[in-house]
Amino acid sequence: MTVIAVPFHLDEHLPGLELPLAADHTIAPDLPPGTPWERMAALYEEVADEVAEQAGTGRVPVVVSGDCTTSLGVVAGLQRAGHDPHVVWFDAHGDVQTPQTSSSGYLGGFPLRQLVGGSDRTAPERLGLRPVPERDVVLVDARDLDPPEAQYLARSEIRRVPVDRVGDVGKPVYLHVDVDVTNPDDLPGLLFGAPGGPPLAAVTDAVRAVVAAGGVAAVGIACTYRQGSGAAPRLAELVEALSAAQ
Ligand SMILES: [Mn+2]
Repeated sequence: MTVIAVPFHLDEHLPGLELPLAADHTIAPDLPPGTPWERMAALYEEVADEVAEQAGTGRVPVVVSGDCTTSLGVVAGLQRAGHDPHVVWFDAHGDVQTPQTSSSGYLGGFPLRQLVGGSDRTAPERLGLRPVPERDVVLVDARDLDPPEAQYLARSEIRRVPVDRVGDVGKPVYLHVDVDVTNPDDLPGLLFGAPGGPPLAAVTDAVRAVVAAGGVAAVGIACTYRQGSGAAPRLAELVEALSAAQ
């Protein structure tokens, strides 16, 4: 296992982001001027390179960042290392927005749709990301969907499950955990906490099962909480379960 910290939220550097585990490498380049997606593409290019290098030597990269969009770089990196990863995506949200469907315009709501070949193509094209077939994606929980997301998912081959029904997700797998999948009662300080949802212990158990099944090629942890919220120390067991991937 190699822990790669990417202390950013979208294209904004967050040097004070509290991470739930110690980093072996930190990726924090100065980003070029440009649109947010152009700047993120430059950041994720470095992520993809580092992930490809680690995965190419048989290590499991654990990429810790402040959002879910960093996953574009992780999956591109696995592909560069010769993997065609399935994706299991724990998240309170669908992350399947497009520029046309998003009412808020929040770019952090796009990445799963980008991974399967849709939404904004700026970063995926620059990264050379090959679309992941929808049938190779498992979306876990996702209890807070906007109507266009619900409509898309209803006709998509993406499989949707609750945390206690994750089951076989295929191999190799990119295991993505947005910590906001957790019930906000268990994890104060979430940026976009969605009421309800599984207790932290149930999320941890589900992650442990995916890891135990083997084939996890990379892990992504989206630390979608406010800086200084004290959320990071609460994630110790979840992070330990994720860190067992090797
Ligand atoms: Mn997310």
